[in-house]
Amino acid sequence: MLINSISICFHSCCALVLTILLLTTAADTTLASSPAGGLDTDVVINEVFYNGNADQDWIELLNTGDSAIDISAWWFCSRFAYRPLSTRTILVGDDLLLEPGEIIVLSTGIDIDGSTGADMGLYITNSFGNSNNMVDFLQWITPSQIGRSNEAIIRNFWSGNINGPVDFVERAEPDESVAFCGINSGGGLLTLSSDFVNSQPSMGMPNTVNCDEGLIFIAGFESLLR
Ligand SMILES: [Ca+2]
Ligand SMILES: [Ca+2]
Repeated sequence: MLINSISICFHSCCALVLTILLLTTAADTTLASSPAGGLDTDVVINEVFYNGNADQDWIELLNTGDSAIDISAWWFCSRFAYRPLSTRTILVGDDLLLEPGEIIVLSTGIDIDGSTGADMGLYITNSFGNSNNMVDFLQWITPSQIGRSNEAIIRNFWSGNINGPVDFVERAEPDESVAFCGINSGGGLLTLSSDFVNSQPSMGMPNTVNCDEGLIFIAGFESLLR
C-alpha cells in the first residue's frame, strides 16, 4: 500500500513538473531577445543520430540551465571533423540563442561514424586541444582514444585513461540514436556511458529513455525530480 501511495505521488509529481516545464517552455519563446548569461556547461549534448549519411546525421543540444546561452560561436568535433555550429542547418529550433530548457537540432553536415566508433565533443571555440574550451562529450562503439577523449577526461566530463581505453556507449541499432538520460552518474559534470541509452530518435523533443535506475528520466526535467 505504501509503495502504491509513493508511486501515485511520483506520477502526480511528474505530471506537475511536466506541466510546469511545458508552461516554462511556452513562456520562454517570448524571451528570445533576453541576454545570454548562463554557464556554458549547462548546454548538453542531448542526443546524437550517427547512423545516417552526411545529410541525415544530427545532434540535439539542450540548455539545462536557467539562463539563455549564446552558442553561435561554438563548434563541434567528431573524430577530427570540425564544424562551426553557425554553418549548420537548424533542423529544429529558431536560432543559436538557447533559452532555458530549449532544445535545438542541427544537421552535422558530415557523416558521423557509426561503424568503427567515434566521439562527439562540443566546444566554445575551435581551440580543440584546450580542454577548458570543451563543454560536453561522449563516445560510442570503441574504447580506443580516437578523438577528443583526452580533453574530456582532463575536464572530468568522461571517464577513462589518457590515450585509452575510455568509457563508451554500445553501438546503436541502425534506426536508433544515442540519447542522454539527463543525469551525470559520475557526479559533477562527469557523465558515464550508462547515462546514455540507444533508443528510437526523439529529434527536437525531450528524451524519454529508461535508464539503469528503472525510472523514466526526461532530460532537463531531472533536476526538478530530485
Ligand atoms: Ca553516419
Ligand atoms: Ca531528443
